[in-house]
Amino acid sequence: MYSLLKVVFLLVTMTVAHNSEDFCNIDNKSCGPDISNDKYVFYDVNPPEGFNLRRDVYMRFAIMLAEAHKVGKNDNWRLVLPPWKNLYHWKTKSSRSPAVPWGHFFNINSLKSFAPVVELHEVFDKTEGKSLKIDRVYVLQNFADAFENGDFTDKWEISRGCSYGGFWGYNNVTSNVIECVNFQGKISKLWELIALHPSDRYVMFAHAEIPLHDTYGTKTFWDCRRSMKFNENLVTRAEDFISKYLNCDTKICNNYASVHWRRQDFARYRKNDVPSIKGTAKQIHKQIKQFNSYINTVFIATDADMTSLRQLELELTQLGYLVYYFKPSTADLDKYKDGGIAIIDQIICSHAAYFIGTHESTFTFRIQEEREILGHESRTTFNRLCPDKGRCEKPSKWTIVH
Ligand code: GFB
Repeated sequence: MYSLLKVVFLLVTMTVAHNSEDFCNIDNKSCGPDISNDKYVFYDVNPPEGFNLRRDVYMRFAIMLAEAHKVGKNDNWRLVLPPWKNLYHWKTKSSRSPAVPWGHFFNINSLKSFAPVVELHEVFDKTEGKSLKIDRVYVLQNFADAFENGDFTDKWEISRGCSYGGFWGYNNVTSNVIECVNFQGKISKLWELIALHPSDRYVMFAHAEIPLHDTYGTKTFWDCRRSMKFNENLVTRAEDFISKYLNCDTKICNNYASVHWRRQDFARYRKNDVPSIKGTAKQIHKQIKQFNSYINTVFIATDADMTSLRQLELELTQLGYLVYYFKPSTADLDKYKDGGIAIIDQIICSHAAYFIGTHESTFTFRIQEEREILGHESRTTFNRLCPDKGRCEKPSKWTIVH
């Protein structure tokens, strides 16, 4: 009888909130009602924020939880990985719905080796009934004046005037308690909010992009970053491409350069930071010649429309380059989704002998980190495209700490 009930329960929860091949298997001992003392931190990010800022927000929370566990404080709290749903930049139909679990993009065991994380479907596996009631949602907001008396101090205060209706579009995830909090400063201060209601078991933070890293660029930061290994299918697809078209079978290649050419909103609204198409080709040529004049192969990762990409390709071809880009088939898009295609582009850029990025793009930042992890010399990584005219600030160098 218990087995029958369990099968019914599994079927219900799988259709409601599961989206993974890694569903709750009847043989899996971790499935079934949660009788542990585990408590769960959920978070959600401002809808327009992109994939690569969200990866950094994850790191802030993962480090917060990992650090607490390290010192034996709050060590019954787990971090729930918010499913990927309807990201503004992900236009392909198969990428918008249903929600995509983190395991699709990342190696979950590797994430778990750094921080106590669980997928949302793992929480559902342990939830009785088909709904999840979050005890309290703290909706974080910025203070109206971040620099009171000229100082930026870490602080929070309960406030008003907020709302939250997200829950990744799941109508079986709800909360009766929404609290507005003006917040600024280090993420570890969220423990003070959590401590206000010790009996809460499921606590959520909306606008989780507001709290900042306690410390940025430290060994702990890099340990966390290193644990964000990609899903093996994405790595294989990218490495097959590199092997087949770019003739390299190692993680650090010496025969091609790569460029992250961010367009779309950057080309429209950041004219002072990004070059024209002709200007882009000229700069790529100049930088490659300065680095290694034998390199004549360039890989372009971009969100540009096909017409612009073809124009850049033509310019570079006229300068004597072989130009490659990863053009996903419909099957690739269905399988890997827009986020996976972006990661494949990032992996291909990360293996290149020399990389040129786009100023202030978090997509570029994540490639730079990947290259630091692989062990490239920093001078081959922290390079940027400049505007055709005017000032061009040097990119900040966030080098790895071991
Ligand atoms: O990751 P992302 O937020 O970095 O970029 P930024 C936005 C999305 O655009 C990515 C697509 O998640 C991808 O879906 N994209 C950008 C790309 N570049 C590439 C590429 O080379 N290859 C592929 N396959 N996809 C932020 C925005 O962008 O910039 C914010 O998210 C805002 O909304 C801010 O506009 C200024 O940091 O570049």
